Amino acid sequence: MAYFNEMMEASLEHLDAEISALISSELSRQRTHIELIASENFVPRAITEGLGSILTNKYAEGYPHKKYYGGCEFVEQIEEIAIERAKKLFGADHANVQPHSGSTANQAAYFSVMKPGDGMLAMRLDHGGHLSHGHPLNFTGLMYKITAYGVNPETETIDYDEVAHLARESRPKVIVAGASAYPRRIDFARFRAVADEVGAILVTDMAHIAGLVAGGVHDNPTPHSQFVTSTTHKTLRGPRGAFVLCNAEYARDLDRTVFPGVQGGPLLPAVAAKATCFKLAGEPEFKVYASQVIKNASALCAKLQEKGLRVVSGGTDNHIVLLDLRSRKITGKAAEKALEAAGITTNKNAIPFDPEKPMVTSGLRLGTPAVTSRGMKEEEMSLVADAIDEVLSAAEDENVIRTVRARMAELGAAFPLYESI
Ligand code: DSN
Repeated sequence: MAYFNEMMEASLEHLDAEISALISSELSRQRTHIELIASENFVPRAITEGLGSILTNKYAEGYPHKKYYGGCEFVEQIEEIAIERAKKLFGADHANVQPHSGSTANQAAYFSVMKPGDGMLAMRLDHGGHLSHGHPLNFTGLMYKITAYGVNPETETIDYDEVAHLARESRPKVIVAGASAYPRRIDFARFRAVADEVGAILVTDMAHIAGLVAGGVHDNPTPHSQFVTSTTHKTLRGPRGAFVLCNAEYARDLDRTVFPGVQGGPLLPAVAAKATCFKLAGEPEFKVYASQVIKNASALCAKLQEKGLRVVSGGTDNHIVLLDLRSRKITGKAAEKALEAAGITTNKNAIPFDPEKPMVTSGLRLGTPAVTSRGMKEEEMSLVADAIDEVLSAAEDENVIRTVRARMAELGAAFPLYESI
């Protein structure tokens, strides 16, 4: 009994020093590195409280007021609040806040309206799409007949005429709008017009831009799409997790597809944290944040262009800057490694028509959601662009790497992170 009580009340550090130390090391990495992975962010401490809460003890399969377990009176209130906040934030008829991940959210939307063998038209992965938009090894590529659209070779922006042409030819059941590495605005009204013309359903995956939509600095796909899927941990600055919005007519099908279709019990700590995330994203300060994310990406982009780097599509409208590194004679893989050593975290990324393999690439994807959450502005983006330029010009030079690393740690220290953790 003594052991039981002691164990139940002990800290992680006490019970599992190995994991505790690694979490501390990760905290230190987050504090000292400049985080430019476009799909990452730093959540407010309050979000970590929901995530680390005793809600993990509870099963709550089903939906509020129709749960399959007893004792759900509080957790169903939490879920109802999350649902109402998501609907209000994006102007949706219906929301399901249970999906564990963006891929599961997409699965739920697709399974609600598609059968194996149906056609799907979505963006090519190597032009900026996501695995769950039809990659041959993903369930989408295995289950559906995929037709893929890409960007125009000249403008490197979505070729809407090509989308319309491919839709007329392939007559897909679903058209997917949205991307993981596309730095430009997406014209959802145009996608919907194409979908309506061929009798397809429009599913928009807004995972990357959800925070920009919530902050009013990107068009909202909700009025144009029958389904909108999203993660909560990117620009939206919430917990790792996802949700799906849909028109009222699909509400029942969507809910049945999420549970019992593809998931069992919801992760209630994540549902609570999603509720808090939706609350914060509806506040006026979030508009300021979202607008600064875009200003920072524009500043980073402009300074890198000044340094002679080529930016895919010639610029950015959102939080992403996609660099073409070929003029610097360095691959995305080597650039990611050198920058990491210099205290700047990024990821290699294919650029449209990339001659390199996906694990090597000629591109580097940068994004500003996380640095903006730390309070950095255009001035700091200029310092970061200088540092990136220096590293890309001398990726093998240990002195350069060491000097930049020290400068980036100093920059990080000027924008404290999680002081109370
Ligand atoms: N893996 C994510 C990204 O980095 O964009 C997409 O889900």
